[in-house]
Amino acid sequence: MELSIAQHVFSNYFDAAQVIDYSVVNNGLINKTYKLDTSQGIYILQEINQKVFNEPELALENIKRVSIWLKEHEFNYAFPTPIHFTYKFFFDKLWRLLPYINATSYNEIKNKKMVSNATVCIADFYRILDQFPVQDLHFTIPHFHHGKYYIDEFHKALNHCSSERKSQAIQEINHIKSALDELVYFDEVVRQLPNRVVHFDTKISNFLFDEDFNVKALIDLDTLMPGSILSDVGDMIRTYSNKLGEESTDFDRIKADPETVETIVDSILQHTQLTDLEKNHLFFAGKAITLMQSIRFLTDFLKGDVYYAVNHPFHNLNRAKNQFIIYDSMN
Ligand code: GN1
Ligand code: MG
Repeated sequence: MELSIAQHVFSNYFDAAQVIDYSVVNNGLINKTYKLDTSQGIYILQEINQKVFNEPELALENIKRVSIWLKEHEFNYAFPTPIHFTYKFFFDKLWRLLPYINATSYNEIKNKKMVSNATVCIADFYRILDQFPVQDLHFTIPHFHHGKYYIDEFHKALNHCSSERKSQAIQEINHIKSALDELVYFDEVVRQLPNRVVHFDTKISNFLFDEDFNVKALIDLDTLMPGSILSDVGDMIRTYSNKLGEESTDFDRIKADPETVETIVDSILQHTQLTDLEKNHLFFAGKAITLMQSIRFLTDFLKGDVYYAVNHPFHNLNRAKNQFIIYDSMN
């Protein structure tokens, strides 16, 4: 991105304000994020991925409704929402501006405190949103976290991919094939669970921490939708228990940390009102969402890297392998 582009977008939010400098924020595999240093202070500018978020106005409505509710009910954490609740379309791209939160995003846990603090934060989110009219929210990505959808996409990709990519991924393909039933079962369970307001992207880097590892903010709200709590608890287990992070290629050392998994499950049980079926599937959620992430990365590798941002040709394959090892170590 050029500075002039940032300036153009920023001026549309704040007349006569100057963007002094900007830097790229490496947080997220879908949207592009920049930190702007401006005459008005620091802001976050994001270019929204329009292929993935093809109903941005509906997603924005979800963000608005949920954030107003959280504010009215005194959610104790920042929940940074787009400035003026508007997006701007310039240069064929969709932009939004967000307030900057002075806190840190991590890709791996540094200590146990982060795990319990993040779980208390998400439990609070569920407690407060328990009475929210969830039927008012839009399903902005209708197939999101549907096991069947990802299984079908995987099979389509297998039928259409290059023989080269297929042979490079043969081990992961066989691993995934052996585990598909787990995703079918995930759908079966989810169908029986209450619809709640779900964040749908509770990976570790979406909780911002202060220097004492208290949670300051829950960020990245594009996937707020009705869904089951298993999606969020599962994604927390997937990312917090993976002490080397989802980008690690140190395959011999990758393993889900059982103590972290237990801390998350215990803390959720202690702080959230759940149905018995939800309670009984919290450990399973970690396995299912990790496996789902593995099939999603693998499918994208087979399709030629059309969804997740990659830095090299084996990036998605390595991620798929990382995730399968985490999944497998949870058994
Ligand atoms: C994507 O954009 P980001 O990085 O926050 C993805 C999540 C995955 C995650 C894996 C809309 O999230 O579902 O869990 O990558 N978001 C979407 O790191 O697909
Ligand atoms: Mg996200």
